[in-house]
Amino acid sequence: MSETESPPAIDRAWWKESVVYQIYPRSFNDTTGDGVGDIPGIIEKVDYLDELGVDIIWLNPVYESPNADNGYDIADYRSIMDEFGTMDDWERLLDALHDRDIRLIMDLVVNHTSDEHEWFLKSRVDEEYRDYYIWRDGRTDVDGFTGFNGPEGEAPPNEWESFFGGPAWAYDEELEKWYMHLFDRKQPDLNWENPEVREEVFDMMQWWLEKGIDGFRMDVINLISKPDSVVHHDPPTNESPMWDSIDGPRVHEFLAEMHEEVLAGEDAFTIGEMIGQHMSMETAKRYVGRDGPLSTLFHFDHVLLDNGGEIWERSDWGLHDLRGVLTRWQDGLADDGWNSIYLSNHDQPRLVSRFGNDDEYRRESATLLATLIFTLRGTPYIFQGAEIGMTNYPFDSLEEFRDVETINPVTSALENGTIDSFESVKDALRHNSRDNARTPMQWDNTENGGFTDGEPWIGVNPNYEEINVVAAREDPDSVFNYYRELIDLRADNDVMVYGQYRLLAGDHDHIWAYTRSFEDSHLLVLLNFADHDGAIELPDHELPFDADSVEVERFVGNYDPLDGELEAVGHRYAELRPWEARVYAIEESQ
Ligand code: ISL
Repeated sequence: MSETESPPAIDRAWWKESVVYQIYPRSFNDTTGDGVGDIPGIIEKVDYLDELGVDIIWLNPVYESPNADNGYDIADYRSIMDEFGTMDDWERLLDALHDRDIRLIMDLVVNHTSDEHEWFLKSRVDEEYRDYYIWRDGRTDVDGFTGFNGPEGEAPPNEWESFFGGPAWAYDEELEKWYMHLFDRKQPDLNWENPEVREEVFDMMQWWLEKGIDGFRMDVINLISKPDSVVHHDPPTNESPMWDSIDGPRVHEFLAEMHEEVLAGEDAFTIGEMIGQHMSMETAKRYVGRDGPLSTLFHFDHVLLDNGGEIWERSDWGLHDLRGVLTRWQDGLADDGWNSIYLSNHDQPRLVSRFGNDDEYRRESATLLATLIFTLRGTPYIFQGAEIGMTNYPFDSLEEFRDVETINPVTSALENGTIDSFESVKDALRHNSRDNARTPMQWDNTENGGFTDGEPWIGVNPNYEEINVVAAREDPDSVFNYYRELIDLRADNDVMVYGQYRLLAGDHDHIWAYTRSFEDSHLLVLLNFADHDGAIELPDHELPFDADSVEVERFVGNYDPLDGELEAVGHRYAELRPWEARVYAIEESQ
């Protein structure tokens, strides 16, 4: 930092200094032998989480649910799914985590419920509850509309297609009306226009906070306010596409109310999952800026880069795109707001298979991606299994998939001839399907990777014999031990948490270079996103320090140091090996 530039104000927060580990309970650890992970299984592994060094656990939904969408279809917000255990188990888990200074955040899924939730059952038969959901008349003025499971000659209220394929409306025979579901038909959307719905949600959040949780990850929270074409019309008009539900007209008002009613005065960590692409920084700051209702958000800009539209389509991306979208967020929230840094979760393929090379350079690219996650500015997230470099699954038939988002659209496309065989889409599904993330955690090299004694609910990746926790622990060069090192470093170095990001040589075609600066400390991060060697010249005018008068040390890296590598900074020139990640610590001389 030059003397004329004053450092930006730092708003410290525990959740900025924390590392999050995401647990998908169904696939973490099974103690009952039914092939499904459970809460006692997580309790068994709390020491493992402690050894890794993470600070916060985000638990995917564990509430009572018929599991049309693996728990994202909630039938009772205040009880635990039988398959996962009991409320007692959950309380024991909370205590076990808190005993180790690990916090727990829960998934808040309130854009929709299950169609088996009491509110929805009542809403079908009881006027008082009708308005809890979005019921509308079908359209009779449209020709040629049949086959939507509605009455002959009646079309769904508007033309929206659900995120999981097919119309976003389902017909109820008794009521002779249609209800909206932006996701599966078993996930009816709540009507946030109704103040009673908001009260119910806020009460429930309060109830969980009183149980001692430390925050919420809010599922598709920017979808809760629907556009006027639906809110004020029956049947709705076709003026606005479903995408207009994103950041809808009243979303900021609803979240401000949630903040006032529930979150204000609580020291809770809140992450809004923000579906869509290209959110403006102005909107982002309304959510997560200093005066916003939430701590941070998940945007989708980088995980949609390879999205081809349909689940069996892909589009190409390059380092340019990835670096571009993530740099936009680094710069956009530099002074106000806070990023979440994730490259995978339960909805995304495995990071090493997607952004790295899961074959020849699995260890190198998995550790490079870890370096990226831990050296960008924001709270880092590890999705279970990433810390041992787990890969995508070699799916061979449609029967091996479990996810509605894969099965529904592929089945209809096969039926209506849009695709002619599973074989023709196999490679794309192997790459895109959410089920890649959901195969069981690989603990050891015994049957089923030590996940279960029974028949696992979804296949265990056959590579569990080499890629597993026991093997990773023993190998000092493993992905696991590298994650541990990064977590330790982040706990001790403010520059990793708060340092300002600055992109260097932004047009390099395979090396991503940047600095992070906090007071007089800097990190210089060099990441070679390629299967081959590469070199980079560090442009003098872009460096936030004078490269001739600094002290340079090696901070962390995924290869053994090269002779003379510390001179790289003085020479403004560095050479990197395939998927090499190298970080220097740089101090300005007094
Ligand atoms: O956009 C996706 C993947 O890139 C979708 O898979 C996903 O539905 C979207 O990210 C929203 O996700 C959340 O809400 C869904 C649930 O199925 C996901 O698991 C959840 O994370 C509906 O509740």
